[in-house]
Amino acid sequence: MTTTEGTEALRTRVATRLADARARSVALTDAVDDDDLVRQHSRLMSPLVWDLAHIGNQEELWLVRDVGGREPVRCDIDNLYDAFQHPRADRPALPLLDPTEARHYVREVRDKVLDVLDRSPLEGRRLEADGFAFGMIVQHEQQHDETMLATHQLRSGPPVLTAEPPPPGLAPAAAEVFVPAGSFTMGTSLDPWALDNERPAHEVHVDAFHLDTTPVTNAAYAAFVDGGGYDDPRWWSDTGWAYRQKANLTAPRFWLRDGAGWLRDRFGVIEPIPPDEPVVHVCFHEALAYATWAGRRLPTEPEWEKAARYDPATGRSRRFPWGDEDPGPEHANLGQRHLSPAPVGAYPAGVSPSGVHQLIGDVWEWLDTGFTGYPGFEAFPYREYSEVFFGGDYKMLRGGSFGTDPAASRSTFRNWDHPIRRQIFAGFRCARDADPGERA
Ligand code: AVJ
Ligand code: FE
Repeated sequence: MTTTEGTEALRTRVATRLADARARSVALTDAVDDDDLVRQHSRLMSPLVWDLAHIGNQEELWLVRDVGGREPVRCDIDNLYDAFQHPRADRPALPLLDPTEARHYVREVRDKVLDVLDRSPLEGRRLEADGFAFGMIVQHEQQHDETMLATHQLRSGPPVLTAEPPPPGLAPAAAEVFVPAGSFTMGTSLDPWALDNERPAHEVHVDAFHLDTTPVTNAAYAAFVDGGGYDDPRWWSDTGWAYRQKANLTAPRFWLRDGAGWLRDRFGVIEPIPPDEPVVHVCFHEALAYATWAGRRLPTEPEWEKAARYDPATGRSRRFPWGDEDPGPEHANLGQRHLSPAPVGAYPAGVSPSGVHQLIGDVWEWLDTGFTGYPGFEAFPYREYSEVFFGGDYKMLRGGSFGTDPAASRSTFRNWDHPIRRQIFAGFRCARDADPGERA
């Protein structure tokens, strides 16, 4: 992404990204029958048909009505698809568009949007400059596609999704890297499609610390589970232990007892748990308990971003660990190319200047930081994307998962969720403070 790209090239890129997102939404919704589309697979999730029409409704609100200045396609359904009006658990009972109507609606909106795109100068107004509103809607659709993928993981019944297995990995020689004390540029003011919570760029001092070169693996996490970690309150925070008791947590979600060992349910396939893959489907409380048991801690958000972007050779912060270029299949496990995380060490081309692997892709990484705006934060274009969540009980998640599209992934991208959530594709890695002699 560059600001010197010509307007026609930008228009073509926007059209391609819109089409990619739609192909994914269609694949995720065509994979099941109508009954499955309207059903509640979990109280944590919307019916798939809600996500589909909500994607179309957001696109209508921002691109047809606001950018395009056109008449509404449907002005009678805004309330149904306003996420703030109805909690997910209540959505199946709403008078939603049925699957046929929802498919028709999103097509009708998209036809108008392609016409709006043809006529937009893609400059001038802040919403239109660099195609921002289009980029925001691409990211919105891809974020809901990841949410729909999580709904598929919660769905019972025979598997309906397929993908190539991830590439093999070779665990890096070093278990951790040392990141010396110093400031770096966090966030961005320049990335044209960066969302409001990633802005503005600002200098942050980070004390020296050690960070794991890879996410915590299933094998490492199993040692905590099998060593009685879930039965010892010493490792858990007070709120974490209370939740562990209330929800009767005994292992990551989707792990199944098999004699003395474990299997997992992955999109309807029951299989052995690959020891070298990052653990996934743990909540923040489980991640923190593991870290405490291991004599370590979770990283903070500035630590994660510094390890992912800061290039000590130039003093610059990169867009991605490997540089400024968009992610390719060699860099990271993104975009639902695979239906699981890849083993640790599978992406040597994606290593950061600090020597850290798989910061982008595979699993979202829980961080011990709450959600607030950066100094100088300005809600844009609407408070409900980020600002209304500031100061809640959320914990930050960074890096994206195998289910995150490259369009919604970069080293500045910020995600957040409640610390009890386990259906998302989240894992973690550990950090520790520098030893006294290393603090300089
Ligand atoms: C940023 C992933 C927490 O899914 O709730 C989708 C993204 N915002 N529609 C979410 C979002 C509005 C959001 N997360
Ligand atoms: Fe949404």
